[in-house]
Amino acid sequence: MSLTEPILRGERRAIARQISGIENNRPEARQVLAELYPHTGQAYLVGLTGAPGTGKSTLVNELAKAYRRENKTVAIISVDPTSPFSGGAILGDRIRMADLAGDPGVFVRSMATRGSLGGLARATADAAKVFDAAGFEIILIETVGVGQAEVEIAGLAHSVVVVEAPGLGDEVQAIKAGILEIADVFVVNKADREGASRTVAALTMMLDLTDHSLPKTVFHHGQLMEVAATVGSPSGAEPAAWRPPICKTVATQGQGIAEVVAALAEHRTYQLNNGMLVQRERERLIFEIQQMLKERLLAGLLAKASPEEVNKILEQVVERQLDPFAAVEILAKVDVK
Ligand SMILES: Nc1nc2c(ncn2[C@@H]2O[C@H](COP(=O)(O)OP(=O)(O)OP(=O)(O)O)[C@@H](O)[C@H]2O)c(=O)[nH]1
Ligand SMILES: [Mg+2]
Repeated sequence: MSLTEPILRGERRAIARQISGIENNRPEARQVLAELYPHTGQAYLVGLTGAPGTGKSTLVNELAKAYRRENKTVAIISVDPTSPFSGGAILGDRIRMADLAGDPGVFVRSMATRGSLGGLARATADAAKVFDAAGFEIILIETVGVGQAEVEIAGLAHSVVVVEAPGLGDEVQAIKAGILEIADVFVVNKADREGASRTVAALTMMLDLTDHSLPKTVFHHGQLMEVAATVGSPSGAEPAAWRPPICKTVATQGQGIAEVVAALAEHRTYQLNNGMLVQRERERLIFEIQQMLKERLLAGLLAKASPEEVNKILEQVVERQLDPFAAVEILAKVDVK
């Protein structure tokens, strides 16, 4: 029997089974996803990312509680690109999130690397679709670490929270990692620790140096699509720039959480008023299609050429007997010989 109906009714076991099916790349899971797709697009996706140990999970837990107080249903997806298994960090999260357990309005799910990072990003996007179709209003996606994978996963979200904490040896962890561009809201957590105001000052200075005059786009690689340089607001005027607010929190004590919720609400309103939610959604979906198309074409190509054949060509490039462009030409023609 298909899982589609039970998922749409919000049945937890069906949701869990579907997400396992996605993780394990089961063909029936793909079919169910296709059937769920028309029911998606309702949830508000919030991505949280930042260096390990900054307090993301604690913050997610507190945010979930805050949304529950507003009577909103919440799904939490924690993604760990560094770990092939659901390891210790996630066990810790289980304990930390114990106060959410038993609440039917909350669903906590962790996802770990199985295969490629691209696969994980897609599995996360698909899991979010399942929760969306199941009627969860808020989807919080936590990714550990600071790197390309996190940027991609965070890019799934409508609003991205970058979490910093003082005393990690580096004033602002994310500057180097190029993750700042994706931040819609900054949280300086562990504000009870020494150095929090220095972290806030560093972020403020950095924002002062950034040009906020252009609407930000996460995925403007847009090969298949022309991304408009600016998006007209309903009034026809240029949208005012969004400057990411900086919130100070002590997540372990629930301090500053209301401010984060308010900042996110403000960002959402800003996006809605300027047509940016639609724009981000378009870019996100086009990016998703492009990724899948690339994977599919590559897989199709590699299925036609034997691994030995491919390796021989790659070796020739390594040995400088063939240039990379010529190698691509040969590989692309494998099926038309
Ligand atoms: N002093 C202080 N400690 C905090 C605060 N928030 C979280 N912590 C502690 O910091 C540690 C890490 O918190 P987590 O919420 O697991 O951090 P995380 O960013 O999810 O960690 P990873 O998922 O492993 O990257 C835990 O021991 C928390 O209790 C805070 O505001 N102040
Ligand atoms: Mg965590």
